[in-house]
This record gives sequence, C-alpha cells and structure tokens, in this order.
Amino acid sequence: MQYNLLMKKCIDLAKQGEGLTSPNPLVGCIVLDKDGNEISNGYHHKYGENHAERDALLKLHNGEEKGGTLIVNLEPCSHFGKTPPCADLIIERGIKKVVIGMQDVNPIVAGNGIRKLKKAGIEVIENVLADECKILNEIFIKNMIKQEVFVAIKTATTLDGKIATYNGSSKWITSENSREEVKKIRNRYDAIMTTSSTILADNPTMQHRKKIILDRTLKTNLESPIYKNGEIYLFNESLDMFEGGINFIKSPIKNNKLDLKFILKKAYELGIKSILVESGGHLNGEILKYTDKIYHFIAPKITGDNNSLSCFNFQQIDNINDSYNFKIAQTDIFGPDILLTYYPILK
Ligand code: AOF
Ligand code: ZN
Repeated sequence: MQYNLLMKKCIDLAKQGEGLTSPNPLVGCIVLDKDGNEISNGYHHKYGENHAERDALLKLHNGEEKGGTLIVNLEPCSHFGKTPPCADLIIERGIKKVVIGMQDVNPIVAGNGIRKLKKAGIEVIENVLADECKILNEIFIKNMIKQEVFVAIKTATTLDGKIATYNGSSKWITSENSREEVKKIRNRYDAIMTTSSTILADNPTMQHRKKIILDRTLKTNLESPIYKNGEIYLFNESLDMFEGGINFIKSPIKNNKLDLKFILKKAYELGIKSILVESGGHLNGEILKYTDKIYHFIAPKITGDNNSLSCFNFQQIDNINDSYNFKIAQTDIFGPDILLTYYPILK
C-alpha cells in the first residue's frame, strides 16, 4: 500500500495545531481498520493535551482498530510524560502496522518508541514523506538538537528588492492576499521580533501572542499600538525590570548595537522557541547569520530608485561571490505577488 497520501493528510491534520503546541511538535494521525478503511484520525491540539495517536485511538470504542494500521508523522512516544506512552496504547489496541514519517529527535524517545512497537510484534514502516515531516517540525527539530531558538525572517519587497522609498514610504508594497498569508505565517512562531526603527517608521500593531522589541535607547512611545497586545519583551541597554505590563530586558552592546546572540539565547531561556523577524534591512542583515528560514514576498513593482531601502542592508562587498547563498524551497502565488521560501546554504 502507498502511504504517501495518508501521510500528507497526517501533516495537514497536524497543522491544525499550529501556534498552539509549542514547545511540542505538530503531529497528526490516521487509523485504518484491518481492511484498510480509514476509521479515525486525530492530531495534537494543544501543548499538554493528548498526543495525536491517543487523540485518534480514543475516538474508537468497539475494537474496530484491531489488526489495523496507524499512520503518524512522528515516531510514537515511549515515555511517561503528561500522558502515558502512545506506543503502549497502540500495542494495547491491537494495531498490527505503524507507518511513521520520521524518528523522534527528542532524546527521551529517539528510536525507543519504534523498538517498543517492534518488540510487540508490530510491523513498522519508517521515513514515509520524511522530508515533508521534517519541514513540518523544523522548529521542534532545531530546538531539540541545538537547544536554540528557530529564527525566520519575513520580508515584503518590490521586484528590485526594496522595502520602502528613501523616506520610508512603504504602505502597501504587497497585496491584501499576501498580508493575510503573513498572519498565518506569524501564527506558526512563538514571537515576532521588530525594532524601534520599524515602530517609528510604520507604527504597526502586529497582533501577536509575544513580541520582542529591540529599542536600545527606549525611544519608542510605550503608548504605541504595538505595545497594546501580547506579552512584550523590550530589549534595551539600560533597564531590567517588569513594569506597566512590559518586560524590560537589559542587553549587552556589541559593535555599537544590542547583542543579538544574547537576545536570542535569552529568548530561548524565556521559553520562546521560534521567532519571526518583521523589520527592516538593518535587523534583517544583522540577524541573517542566525537565520534558519526566509519568507520573501515579492510584489510586481519596481521603484527604480537606488536610494530606496533594501530588504538586507548590512555589509559592503567587492566580489559577488561574497554574497550569502540560499536554497529556494518553495514558491507560492498570492496574486499578484509571489512568496519565495528559502533556506540559507551553510558554508
Ligand atoms: C506531543 N504531541 O502528538 C506527540 C508527541 O510533554 P509531553 O509529555 O506531552 O511529551 C512531549 C514529547 O512527546 C515530544 O517532545 C515528542 O518527543 C513526543 N511526541 N508530543 O506533544 C504528540 N506524538
Ligand atoms: Zn505520545
């Protein structure tokens, strides 16, 4: 049997938990009876709630899964965490075959779930749509393997790579369609990050659960719309306190700027596992070396002005071979704009 389509459906089910499962992974699950008919599905809804396998299996009450197949994008767990091990429930329910997208990278599971299933005589098929499953959980994977925050940048430019004219005029480069997609992208990340320059230039609201604001000298007005929703982490060079609903966090200075390495480490310690940077060319450029992924919306416009502001503005190079290199992973159309999704190629 070809399990690719069913695995794709598990990925789609898993995505229903986007924005709610962090720091845990996105997981979806399908159960087939012994004749291959789909009899249940489920997903991990929210951090701390049932895992996907349990969500799907607990919907079945009459033993119709006995001798059946379970498909799941992540190896079933083998540990007692917030819930008992999913592998045990799968065994108890008499499932005969388990189809897995990728092995778990969480060291307390890592292969133990698969071994437990096999020991119980269950056939295990691994690595079905593994690449897609790894992209689905790229944040979880980076967190588990490196114990570091996953950083993505979102930018919106003209065809000539500009985010604004020389005097900051930028509303709106991309279409309503693209801006709706940005809201969905934002939702995948624990926090958004922006700077005082962006706040002073655009005065955005940026609705989100958590916001990291870089304002070295505290020059933004704390009454600005951006401060009016979400938890605020305001990195600056002088204050370290919690006041007026704002976490002021004092950061060291490096090369005359707030130290990004410190900020990213601090954010991770504060439980922020992923960040979407939505700012201008300076921060985009400075943070590029820590960046895992870029969402680049491009509108079919040309400013034609070399003084317009670029989406990455941080270095001078003489040789074109000193450019940063990327691998384009996906292209989408949000008419009339396109969205390029790309990953840095590590040198
Ligand atoms: C999930 N949802 O659907 C699956 C997970 O914190 P706990 O006790 O819920 O355990 C989380 C770990 O369980 C997680 O890091 C991952 O290794 C494994 N699988 N987690 O939250 C799920 N299948
Ligand atoms: Zn589990």
